[in-house]
Amino acid sequence: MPVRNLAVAAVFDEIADRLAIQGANVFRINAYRNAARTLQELGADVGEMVGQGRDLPRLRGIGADLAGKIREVVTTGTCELLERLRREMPPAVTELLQVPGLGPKRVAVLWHDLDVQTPEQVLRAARDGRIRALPGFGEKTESRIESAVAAHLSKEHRVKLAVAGHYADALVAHLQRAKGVERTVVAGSYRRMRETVGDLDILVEGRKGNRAVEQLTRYAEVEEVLSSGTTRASVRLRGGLQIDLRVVAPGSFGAALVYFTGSKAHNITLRRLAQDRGLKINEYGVFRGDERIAGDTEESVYAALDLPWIEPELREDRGEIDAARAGRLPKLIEPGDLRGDLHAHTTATDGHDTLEAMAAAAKALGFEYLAITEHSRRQGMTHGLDEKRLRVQGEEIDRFNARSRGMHVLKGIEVDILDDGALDLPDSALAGLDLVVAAVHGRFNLSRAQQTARILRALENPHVRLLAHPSGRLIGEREPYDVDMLQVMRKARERGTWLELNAHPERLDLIDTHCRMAKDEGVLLAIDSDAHDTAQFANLRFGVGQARRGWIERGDVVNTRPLPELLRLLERARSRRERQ
Ligand code: DGT
Ligand code: CA
Ligand code: CA
Repeated sequence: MPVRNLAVAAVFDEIADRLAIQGANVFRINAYRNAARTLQELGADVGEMVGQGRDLPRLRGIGADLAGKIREVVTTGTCELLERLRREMPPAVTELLQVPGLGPKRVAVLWHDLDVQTPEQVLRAARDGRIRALPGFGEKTESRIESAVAAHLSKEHRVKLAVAGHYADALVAHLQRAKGVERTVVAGSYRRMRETVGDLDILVEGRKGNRAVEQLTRYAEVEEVLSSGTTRASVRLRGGLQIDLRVVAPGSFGAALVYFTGSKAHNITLRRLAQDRGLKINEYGVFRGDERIAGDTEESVYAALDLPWIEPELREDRGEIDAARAGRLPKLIEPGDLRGDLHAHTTATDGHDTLEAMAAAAKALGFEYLAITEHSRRQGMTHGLDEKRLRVQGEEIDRFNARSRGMHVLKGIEVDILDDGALDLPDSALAGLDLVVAAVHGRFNLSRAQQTARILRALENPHVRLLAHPSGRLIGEREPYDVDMLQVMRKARERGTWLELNAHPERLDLIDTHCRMAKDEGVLLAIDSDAHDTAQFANLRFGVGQARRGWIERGDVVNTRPLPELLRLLERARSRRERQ
């Protein structure tokens, strides 16, 4: 069964976009948006659920009407409502919504009054000075739109790692079913766990006469076959992701894997090493003259260059080849090293599952502990906790722990760092907690000096143990705020405070290069899911990937510690605080 969830979600998102441009009712628009989100985050395959006649209205935000539309999209690939909306409005108009600063209202005016339908046409209209005259626009807005559209057009389209992961898992399963396919590995930036990928590079080890190429080109989600031959093919899937497939003979599989895993910079350094030894390296093997001396496994390729095997996440030409040569490669953290999670939400605020359900899901992953860290009161949209509700939740956690076996819930909070660096809850509320997580959720565009001072002040608060998502970036949407990260890290070390690596697919923050900085500065990390429902613990694997890209080892991460050791660390911090 192909990846239906994302395709159905894309249909609902497009419906919501088109309704918004038409000025439809906000509740109706949000119903489609929420449904799209539910589908994106759903662990199960909605196509299979429909096939098995399962009850869709039990999904969050999916009523009878939407359930009917899901069935329609799963069986026909589209739905009547979307087709009607597409007839009423030109196809490219929704792309304009991707441009920062162009909301549905403005897009509607641009389309009605100037008949512009594509980003290119908007750019031309802005350069001709035709936009400033429109009602509600003006000269300043016109120039802002001009630069935003120009930036949008020059940006390459990259897909977030977790989204790529949905496709990758499904494609591997699909290709493995083809005749003559021995092994399927997704190489490229995906294997290196980059936070976004440009395309997926899939390698298949195939016997003679294998059907891998045909299997890919007839995949149900393929929108266009860009090229196809006997040992390679490229396709574009619905939604835009490109897939490059290479079919490789067993003797070359390791060499192909090294080559197509990259990075390009890593490959170039390897090639130079080979040349120094009078060898040639390419995607078919390592050669001395015409003789292939290595290539069946990655290990053999590296060994031919007198190197140990190098983990894919390190292959960025950031010193890994020197480290390998010196026998000083890090022993990278693995997903199985995590013993708990220090950042999660429940139905008490904007989470979708109860404390009980979240704790049970964490336990099912083999975790020993889970910190519940709701938003604080300033985050009104999330029903953030005030002092009283925080205390009530604390009592609920005490009752839970009293009857729980093998799962300890920590009392926490994700307290807002206010504009001046003070915290959103008084010290009296924070003092009774096991874990205070502090986070910036607004005023991202302060100057570097102000932003740094603000965060340093928050870290001065004796209760703060962990700084959440330290750069504030949202991948593809919001750049990191401007802050002196080295100063933040030095303050964190001085205070014994940990830095979070938030594994949410939109964050992956701490960023990999900052992970290395933290390690150099002797600051511990916590790799957290920030889960808002039980399925989101699965995102931890992407957080671990980002940590591995930052050369992080098990000992660098606080939530690899068993519960008694973690409690000792928290206790030590508490008594230090009381002595102050
Ligand atoms: P992406 O797709 O932009 O996220 O990044 P990659 O790293 O997956 O790059 P991609 O898909 O263009 O190529 C896959 C790998 O193939 C890349 O990591 C290294 C290898 N490769 C591609 N072009 C070259 C090249 O010109 N020279 C060398 N040495 N390797 C290359
Ligand atoms: Ca790629
Ligand atoms: Ca590629």
